[in-house]
Amino acid sequence: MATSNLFTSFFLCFVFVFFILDTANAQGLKVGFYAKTCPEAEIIVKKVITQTISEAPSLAGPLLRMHFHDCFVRGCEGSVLLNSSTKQAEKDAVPNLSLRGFQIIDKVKSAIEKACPGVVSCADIVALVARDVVAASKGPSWEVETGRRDGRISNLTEALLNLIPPFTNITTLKNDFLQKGLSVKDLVVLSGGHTIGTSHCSSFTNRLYNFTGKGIVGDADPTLDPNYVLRLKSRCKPNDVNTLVEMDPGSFKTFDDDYYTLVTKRRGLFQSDSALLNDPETKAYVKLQATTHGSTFFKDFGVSMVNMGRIGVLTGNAGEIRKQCSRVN
Ligand code: HEM
Ligand SMILES: *[C@@H]1O[C@H](CO)[C@@H](O)[C@H](O)[C@H]1NC(C)=O
Ligand SMILES: *[C@@H]1O[C@H](CO)[C@@H](O)[C@H](O)[C@H]1NC(C)=O
Ligand SMILES: *[C@@H]1O[C@H](CO)[C@@H](O)[C@H](O)[C@H]1NC(C)=O
Ligand SMILES: *[C@@H]1O[C@H](CO)[C@@H](O)[C@H](O)[C@H]1NC(C)=O
Ligand SMILES: CC(=O)N[C@H]1CO[C@H](CO)[C@@H](O)[C@@H]1O
Repeated sequence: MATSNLFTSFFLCFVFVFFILDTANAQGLKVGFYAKTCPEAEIIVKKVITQTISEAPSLAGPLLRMHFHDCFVRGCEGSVLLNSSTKQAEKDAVPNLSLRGFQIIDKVKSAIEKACPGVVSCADIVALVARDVVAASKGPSWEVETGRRDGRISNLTEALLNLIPPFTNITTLKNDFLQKGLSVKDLVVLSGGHTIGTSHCSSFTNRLYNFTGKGIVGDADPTLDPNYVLRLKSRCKPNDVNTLVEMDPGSFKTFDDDYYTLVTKRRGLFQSDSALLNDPETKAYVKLQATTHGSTFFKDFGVSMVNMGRIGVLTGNAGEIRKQCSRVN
């Protein structure tokens, strides 16, 4: 009797531990979702991305940004990838002007489809690619939760409503993140993604010329370092929409903690970057990372990326597993 009880407790304990270890989070995502159904999936992503970034390091920026855009419009369900014959998809929205790298997602998808057809979602590929481009840019790596399914709708109006413009103030930034279930800390940590990549002049020229709209000469955003204004003006004429500027000059291909040093020096490129100095919590984080050389930034970034990756996901039987990422089945 006693032996049997002991055995039962051991067994229950084992089941319990197993359950804990194997359990999915509240949204139905979990690390290693494809461990049995497509064990090679993450290896394939890593392989394609490592090679891509070694040949074309400037693709890391747009491929990281793609996950952010995907998640903020309808949730992380791959709608950012959909094409529309009538130009009414998210891809066609103005803030998407700079989204690039769709062909890399397609390349990863077709390699994975060869290994295990119809199993791995495009939304998960975007999340895994975001992790691997950061790692390939000498940044941190983290465990990506998978199990997302792909949506069937992409709507231009929704993209315009949900994407955050570069001139957003701190109050709106905090609210926008909160509405997606992300914290003020997630905001300041994820903004650090601006340590890699480039921006079109048009995303910040309002800060250089005619900032107050009064047409005064030398009317620049006073929160921007005047020397930096001069340097940016030499790169960007008032109506330039084509030129690209490095967001973290000198190391825009390396994922490091320089972003926070730039923001402290009033050299954050967008108003949304500078705005992080206008709230006690975000400001404290910026200062801390700048003075301690990103002591916790790498670890924090992984945590916040996982949080972002949970926004509005489709799991279980919702949505579908697209065969081709740019179109619904
Ligand atoms: C907090 C709100 C945010 C705003 C207002 C914002 C705004 C922008 C803008 C305007 C650009 C330049 C687009 C262009 O003109 O080409 C940009 C680029 C970029 N953003 Fe953000 N962003 C935000 C958050 C994020 C987040 C959460 C991430 C990812 C973790 C991210 C990653 C990037 C990257 C990597 C680039 C460079 C893209 C490239 O190289 O083409 N951003 N962002
Ligand atoms: C989708 O559109 C992109 C350009 O945005 C294009 O390169 C690609 O070939 C299109 N894919 C399909 C399947 O039509
Ligand atoms: C796109 O989204 C907007 C705003 O939510 C909505 O009014 C519109 O009906 C949607 N368009 C389509 C084609 O579903
Ligand atoms: C922030 O921007 C919003 C929306 O543009 C505006 O309503 C609000 O007054 C601004 N807040 C501050 C403190 O400037
Ligand atoms: C400055 O901006 C205002 C308001 O947008 C506009 O009316 C004016 O023409 C601009 N002046 C110059 C010199 O660009
Ligand atoms: C990549 C992409 O589809 N870019 C589009 C972004 O929006 C502009 C303006 O609506 C389009 O002209 C681009 O084709």
